[in-house]
Amino acid sequence: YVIKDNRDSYHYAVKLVAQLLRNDGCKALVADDSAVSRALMKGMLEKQLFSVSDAYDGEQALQMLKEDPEIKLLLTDYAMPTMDGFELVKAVRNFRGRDDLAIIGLSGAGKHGLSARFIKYGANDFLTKPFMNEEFHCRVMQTMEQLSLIADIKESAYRDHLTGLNNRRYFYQYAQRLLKNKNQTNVLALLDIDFFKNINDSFGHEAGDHALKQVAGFLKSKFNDSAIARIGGEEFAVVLNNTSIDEAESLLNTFREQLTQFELTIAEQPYCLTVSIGCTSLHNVSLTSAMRSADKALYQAKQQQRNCVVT
Ligand code: GH3
Ligand code: MG
Ligand code: MG
Ligand code: MG
Repeated sequence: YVIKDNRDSYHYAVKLVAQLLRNDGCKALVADDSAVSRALMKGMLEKQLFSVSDAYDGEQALQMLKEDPEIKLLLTDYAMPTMDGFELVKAVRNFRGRDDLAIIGLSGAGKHGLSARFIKYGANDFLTKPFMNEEFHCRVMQTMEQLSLIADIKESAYRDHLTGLNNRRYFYQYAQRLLKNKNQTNVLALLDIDFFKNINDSFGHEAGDHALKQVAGFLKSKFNDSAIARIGGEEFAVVLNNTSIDEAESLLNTFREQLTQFELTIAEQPYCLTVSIGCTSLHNVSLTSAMRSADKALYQAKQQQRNCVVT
């Protein structure tokens, strides 16, 4: 129904279907003081499988956007009674980025410079009214496609490809953000698998990779996803939120003991491994010095008997 024209390419049709699947259930908001325009755009967005709400003015739209971070697309008219489209876009961009909420500005033809101003205030695109249905669909599709491309890029930038855990880049940013909150006491733990090289040497690198995935899965089952990362080859970081160092030590010891009981499958054989853990307070320090002291504690754990926690 969106492709009406047999000149449309196969390539476009494939992209369209992929985008429709991504749109399915995605929330959109239409802001326009004209009830007729609102109904028209709502209907068209619903055809693209969006779940659509509408607002008759910028102020109402702003309120709705503040209350619902799930809204991914905003279509806004320029001229509206108490808050116009520009003011709305400016206000929304204080709390929703261009890569997180797509905005398309709309206005009547003949008003020169409106499209440029919409874009300067932070809109992703612009449509002149009256528009052809086909242009409406194409612009919405393209804007949403860009949003998903950015999401895909971010996902691969912050995820470790082998294990699916967060990666080192993610972890540094996450920990920096936590450190800004002076009221929260967190604990940073570095975990390093003991004698991991033996697995590679005895069973091959592929078996080693498989073991890393299984350890990652075990970590995920025990800690909050957002607080764990693979920060090096066979080295992982975990942040325990709102925890004292003593509580963390005991939680980590429990984890360590559970891991010793966890049977991995390596070369179709059951295999058990252990980890050494160094931990330190992640409160009122720089991340560099916290990493350094956790690393030092980890080194001591390796010097001692391994399979232990050092604070
Ligand atoms: P220790 O108890 O002192 O930590 O001994 P170890 O053998 O675990 O430590 P070492 O640092 O000597 O070896 C780590 C090994 O991890 C060496 C490296 O080849 C292996 N490794 C690192 N990343 C990967 C990976 O992605 N896949 C596989 N299969 N092996 C990896
Ligand atoms: Mg208007
Ligand atoms: Mg290591
Ligand atoms: Mg190791």
